[in-house]
Amino acid sequence: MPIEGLYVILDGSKLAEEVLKGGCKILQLRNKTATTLQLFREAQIIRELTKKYDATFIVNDRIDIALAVDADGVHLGKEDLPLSVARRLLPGKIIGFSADTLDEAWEAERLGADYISLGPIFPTQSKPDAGPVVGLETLAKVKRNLSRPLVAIGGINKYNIIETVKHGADAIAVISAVVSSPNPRQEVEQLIALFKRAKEEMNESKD
Ligand code: TZP
Ligand code: MG
Repeated sequence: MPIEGLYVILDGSKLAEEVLKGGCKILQLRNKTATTLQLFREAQIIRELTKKYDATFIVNDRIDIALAVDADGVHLGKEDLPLSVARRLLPGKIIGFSADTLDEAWEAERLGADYISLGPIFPTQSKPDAGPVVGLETLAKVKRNLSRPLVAIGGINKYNIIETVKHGADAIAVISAVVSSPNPRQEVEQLIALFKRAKEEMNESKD
């Protein structure tokens, strides 16, 4: 399945079914503090749910957990195992890579990442060490220079998703917009509807 549309990042399985019921087709499990056993258990649950709802399941950082539950892929960054090693351990799986700059995005593509994430596009509270805001102009520039799918992340919500898609994001990754919502399922539905609207408007302006 393509890396396209809404991409929701959760720290456990609790909201997974609501998010999937809302129509999200890409889920990532990202938890930097859980024990390996806790993470494995949560990943098992999400694996079953993502199969049921025909969604892609990506595990952040942990190739061992991705293998253990037969996830669809992993998401890696500069401090994780190198892309070449991940590819050897996970043949045929999706490998995403976090970039902060155009040079890093290029390098990740050259090394064979299946998709690149770029962020934070806007200020975010969800990742204290996220680094400086990248902004929409850099997002557009990276998109122009990349051929693999580009995932925008960081501070994206229903008020800025349209402009983010219009600046070239193939997928929109969110944590707080969904996790902090009083109604995560409805939030997912709204974000997906806005994503589609942005794409339609882009297509209309091409004609
Ligand atoms: N990587 C860059 S920004 C970020 C991550 C994991 C946090 C995104 O969370 P939010 O709440 O959608 O800004
Ligand atoms: Mg990582």
